[in-house]
Amino acid sequence: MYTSVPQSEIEQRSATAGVIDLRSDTVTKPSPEMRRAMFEAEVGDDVYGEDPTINRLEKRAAEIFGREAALFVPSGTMGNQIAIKLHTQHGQEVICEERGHVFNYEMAMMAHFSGVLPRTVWAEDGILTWQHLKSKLKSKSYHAAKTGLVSLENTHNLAGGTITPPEVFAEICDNAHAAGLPVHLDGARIFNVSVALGILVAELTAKADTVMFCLSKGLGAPAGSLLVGSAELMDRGRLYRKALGGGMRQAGILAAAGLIALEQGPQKLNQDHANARFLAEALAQISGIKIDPAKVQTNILMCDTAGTGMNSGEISRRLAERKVLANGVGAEHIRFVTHLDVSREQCAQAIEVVAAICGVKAQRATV
Ligand code: TLP
Repeated sequence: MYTSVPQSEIEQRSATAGVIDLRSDTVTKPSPEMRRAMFEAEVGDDVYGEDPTINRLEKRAAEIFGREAALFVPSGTMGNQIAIKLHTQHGQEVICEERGHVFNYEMAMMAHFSGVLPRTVWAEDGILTWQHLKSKLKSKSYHAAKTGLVSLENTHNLAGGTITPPEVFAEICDNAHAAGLPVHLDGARIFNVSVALGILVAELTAKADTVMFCLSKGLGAPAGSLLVGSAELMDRGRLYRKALGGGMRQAGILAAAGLIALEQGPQKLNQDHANARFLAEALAQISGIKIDPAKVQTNILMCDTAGTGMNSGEISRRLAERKVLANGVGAEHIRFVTHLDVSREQCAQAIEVVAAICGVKAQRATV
């Protein structure tokens, strides 16, 4: 479905960087082609709906996802929070996975902006099923808040880039809809799912009422995300985008890079997935580090580092001293994320640094 990018291009992009940055796929820098397109972009005032490049990007995103409309937003957080606002009323509950981004990393904004309470559910590998959710739904009562929305995340970031199987996703949507509940998908990395499974994003996400996806992660754009859904929802979403300060005026310069990310970015993701598996297999050999390579399906590795005798802050600091950047998650986990700007060779170097910090010599894996 998507073709791959030559390894030489990836090596070229990363060759100049002195550090190996595995903190996130958000750190990718715009390519020369993106910078050229940004320079040349036709722009207008998007609050008036007059930026031709943003309009083109929104139209293209809607087409790719098989939806009526799309809304360009500055960040994934804003896209998710507009969706929550669109689907809920104050005083309701939103069901999401316990490690979900909407709950943990969006500044309590669902409470702040939409006045809703998260009802979290823990699921193995972050993969919620209808079985998990059905006992959590609440309808009208004079005692407890009603459920207003089911919010899912695919891939699941904190669970290690895991994929919700399409049939599990469909079963949740069908049952939620039968119960009168909308479903929002935080698909920040939905193209990673698409590439890993060989299924088009339109098909994967068809049953969700709204989908947010990011241009600024593995797809490589410097900024920007899109919310897709019905024309009515996106039209109302524009109001909330403005209210949140997301009326960006001549932001066609960002949309120009976004269009390239949308058209070409997916082709590059299989390389990130292969690099993540390469990292996982080698890290699993290092004593003190626990990771099951079979569970690494996309570009995120969540390693349990409790057995190293160091907390994650100390590991991150020691890695950074040797120019490898990776974020700690809680005291006992380190997250590594592969992306456009790290090559296979750099992954091999990172493995050696991790091994050295853990006091072992890494087996030099075949690059
Ligand atoms: N994730 C970032 C951090 O916020 C953790 C990262 O480095 O992975 N949904 C998901 C699943 C995400 O992973 C993120 C960003 C967002 C939404 C928000 O996107 P932005 O950063 O554009 O607001």
